[in-house]
Amino acid sequence: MKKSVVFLVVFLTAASLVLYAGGGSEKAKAAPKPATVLKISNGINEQHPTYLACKEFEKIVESKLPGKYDVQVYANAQLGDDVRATEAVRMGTLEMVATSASPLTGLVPEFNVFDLPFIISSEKAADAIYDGPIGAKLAALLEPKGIKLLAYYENGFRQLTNSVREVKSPADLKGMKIRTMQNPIHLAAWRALGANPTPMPFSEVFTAMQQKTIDGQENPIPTIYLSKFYEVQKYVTLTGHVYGPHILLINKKMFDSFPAEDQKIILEAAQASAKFQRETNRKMNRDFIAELKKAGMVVTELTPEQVKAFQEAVKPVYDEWVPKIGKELVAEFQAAVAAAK
Ligand code: TK8
Repeated sequence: MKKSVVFLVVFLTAASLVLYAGGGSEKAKAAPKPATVLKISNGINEQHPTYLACKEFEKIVESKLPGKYDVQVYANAQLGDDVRATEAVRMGTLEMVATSASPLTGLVPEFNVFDLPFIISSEKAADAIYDGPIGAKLAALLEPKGIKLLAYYENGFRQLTNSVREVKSPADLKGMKIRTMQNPIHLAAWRALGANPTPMPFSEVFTAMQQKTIDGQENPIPTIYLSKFYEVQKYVTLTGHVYGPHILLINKKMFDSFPAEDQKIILEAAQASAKFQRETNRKMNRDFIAELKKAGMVVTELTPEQVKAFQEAVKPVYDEWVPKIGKELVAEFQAAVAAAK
């Protein structure tokens, strides 16, 4: 009696294991594992090259890894502005973000190097930084913070707009209320220039200009045009004071959990989308100056002497910030820029 019970138990256990294994694979065929959702937060609208590049990333990833990933791109800070979305990616409550680097320098202060006024002088120099050892070094600094940098997109040369008067010299900025990104160097630079800077997320800028709680802001030409800032701003000065990156970030723990071959494809897709992004952004940067004029804006180009006055005025920012960022990193950065010319 006892023996037969033991036999029965063993038999049933073995049978259920066989059934379980078989049933499992049947089930896998019937209902495939749902795709991993990768939401990407964007601060600007659907016309901006950064958003378009995220869509390009979506297209590549979904065609090369069919059914495995569902990339969803959101615009207009619907998932949060740069600061909040980046924090969410760090925490793992959001998968990805395409953000300016400037608002995350609280996390990795070395990224402030991009915010030193006039440190990048050309598109070629920007490429040399993004695609060279400095870009890699900065990206690596994000990893202990739980973030993986997939690619350097770009924002480009930042230009000043305002609704008060034509600006040709720092003196013209006196008392002007200028919105800046949430970044200490930007605040310091505009203070040094004599303006009255105030930090604010990008999503609030248009309304603030419309309601005249601020007089101006600074952003690259594609953003100024695509965000229709010409409706609320009269003057653009081509100051080119900062060449900003947009960076494509993913939660590191999530990325590390993907199979190696998927990681490779995702990285390649990010790089391909970055190439597309920079090309598109640079084309828009050239083409949209004429569009801004057509829209009624006064576009002011500065002579080299006039640029020099701005550069002189922001020198104290270097004195204060170079030691904080790291003298060696800044020197390496400047050498790479000089070599790229
Ligand atoms: C959009 C921002 C924007 C930036 C700014 O999320 O905040 O002014 O230039 O591009 O990243």
